[in-house]
Amino acid sequence: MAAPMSYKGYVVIKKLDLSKILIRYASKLREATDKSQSQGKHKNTFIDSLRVYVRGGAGGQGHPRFGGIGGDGGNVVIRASKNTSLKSVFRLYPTKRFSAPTGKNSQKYRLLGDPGENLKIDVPVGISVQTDSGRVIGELDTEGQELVLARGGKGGNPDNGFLGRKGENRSVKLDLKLLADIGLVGFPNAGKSTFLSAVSRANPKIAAYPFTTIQPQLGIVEYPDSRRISIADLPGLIEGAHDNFGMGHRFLKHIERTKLLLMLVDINGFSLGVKYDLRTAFETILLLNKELELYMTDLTDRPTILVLNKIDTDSTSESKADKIIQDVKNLPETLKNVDNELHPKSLLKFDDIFTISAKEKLGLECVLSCIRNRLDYYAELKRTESDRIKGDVVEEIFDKRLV
Ligand SMILES: Nc1nc2c(ncn2[C@@H]2O[C@H](COP(=O)(O)OP(=O)(O)OP(=O)(O)O)[C@@H](O)[C@H]2O)c(=O)[nH]1
Ligand SMILES: [Mg+2]
Repeated sequence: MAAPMSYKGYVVIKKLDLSKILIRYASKLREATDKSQSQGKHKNTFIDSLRVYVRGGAGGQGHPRFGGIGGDGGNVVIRASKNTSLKSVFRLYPTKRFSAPTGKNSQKYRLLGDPGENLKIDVPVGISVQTDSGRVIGELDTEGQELVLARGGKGGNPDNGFLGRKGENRSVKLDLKLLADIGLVGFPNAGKSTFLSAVSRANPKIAAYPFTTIQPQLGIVEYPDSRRISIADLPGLIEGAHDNFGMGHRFLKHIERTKLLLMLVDINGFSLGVKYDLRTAFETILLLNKELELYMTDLTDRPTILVLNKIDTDSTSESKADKIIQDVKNLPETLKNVDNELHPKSLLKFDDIFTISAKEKLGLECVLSCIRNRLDYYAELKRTESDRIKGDVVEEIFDKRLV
């Protein structure tokens, strides 16, 4: 009798152990999946905006009996750094809360409380900070630039009845706009990523289907004399992007700060699929023009270079390209031959037009030397313009002094 009882007892104990183990294992598994989900949500995505809560440290309490002063709370400060990304910021602060340390209280034997240290967070260069109401608090465009997002509270002192004050707190949006010299715009499949990978060391995904690129990519062109020019490859735009078709206008903010646009067009035109009409290359140029102006009217004033790609397609490619160039050069006359709905309000003026094959690396040198010359030309123009404005101001002051 004894043996089966102990056997049964053994089974019961084992069962209990097993269920404990299972419960423990299940909770560990849940923890692990939660963690991986919270990290995985942003695993492969490019984060170009992050809403965070910032709070300055509270001031330390003063010591009314001995006139002791509490330390001020620390500030929350962001600093522009080339070596970080919003994704790294998110990884370091998954709760998206930046709280600076509080100031130390005044003590009998240490009447001056130590101030709380500033909480400094590195953010990528090109960040603009906005309040919830959309007001821009500041922009960090150069390495090392800093911006205080929330000030720490004053330490307790006679003015505040020795009661340390709370630090400032608010929610702000860190909005990243890439700072590239050149912005690549075009319909999907035009060959933008192929172009970027042909002229730089960037290794973007390339494929024969639309919307291969789903997040902006930066590439650097290095010239033999070590000059470097950055190019941003953006997800393809399609007609109706302003109505949120395709990837919408979401990524166009990244070309706001580019100095030059490079419009890349497939000479064979574009069709989203078999059920959709084919848009000719000339039509895609007009449609891109329209989408750019719908996103931001000034964009059509931005210096732009037109690049017709896939010149290697077949024996008719050259004549196709010549016809497109003629049509573009004869704008607005040629608009008469296209639907009214494709007419942009203000036409882009192309500085230059090139025909290339990004895939076969044909004609790329001309484009690269052109973009360099154009960038130098516009930089010089900007310099002389600002000198002129400065000159005018000096003259104005001088005039005023004479009066
Ligand atoms: N024949 C030919 N094919 C090209 C050329 N350039 C790109 N392609 C092909 O066109 C397809 C699309 O190229 P991508 O570089 O991915 O195009 P994309 O403009 O980046 O497309 P999205 O990322 O979808 O906006 C790929 O199959 C490329 O191999 C070219 O000069 N000649
Ligand atoms: Mg692409």
